[in-house]
Amino acid sequence: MYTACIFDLDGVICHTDEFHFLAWKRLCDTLGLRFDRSVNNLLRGVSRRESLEIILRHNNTSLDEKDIHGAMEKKNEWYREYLERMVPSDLEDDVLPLLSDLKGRGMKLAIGSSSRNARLILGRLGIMDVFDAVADGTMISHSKPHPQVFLVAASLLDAEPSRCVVVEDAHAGIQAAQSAGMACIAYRLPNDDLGKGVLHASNFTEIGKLLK
Ligand code: B16
Ligand code: MG
Repeated sequence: MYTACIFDLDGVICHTDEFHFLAWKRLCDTLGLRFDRSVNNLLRGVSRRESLEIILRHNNTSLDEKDIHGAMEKKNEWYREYLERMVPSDLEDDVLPLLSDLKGRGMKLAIGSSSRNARLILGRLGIMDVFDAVADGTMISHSKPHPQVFLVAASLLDAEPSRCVVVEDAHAGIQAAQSAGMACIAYRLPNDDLGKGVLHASNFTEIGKLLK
């Protein structure tokens, strides 16, 4: 049925979503801005710049262009400090077995991530070679909910969008998959209002069962 599976990175393959939270929190504390987990959830899947814009809107404030760049650089510097601590054993136990099972069944595998740090993360986790293609934030002009990153991934895999399934932890990513005409598995998201046909999984073993 499906020939390819496209995985989101932050919040699905690994828990870098927590590092994004910590780095944004540190930036907001420095700038005297309000920031909490509910705002952080709005940043899942969207680009660094759009994330900062969401935070500023939430605080009813703005920054000039130079300070926007400075803030994004600072946040990324702190985020990358957290990434330096990542090691292959940070992967949850059922991740690699599922990926190798899907490959054994002839499925092509890709990453579809808005992150410009995706390759660094895959390298830290030692799983770059597991994927047949990586589409990331350096290759797109529109981040999720725009479908571009998933369409780039499908094109790199030479797969028809209608035969791709996306695994996503973000509402923006689910919308992106739907706009790309792909099936979607919502990962660790509440079972509500995600639209018709969205499947749900809370671990990689469940993803494997859905794809049988
Ligand atoms: P960076 P994903 C996304 O990755 C994150 O979910 C989102 O929180 C982040 O702002 C975005 O990458 C950009 O990340 O600052 O590393 O370029 O979930 O699409 O894998
Ligand atoms: Mg994500």
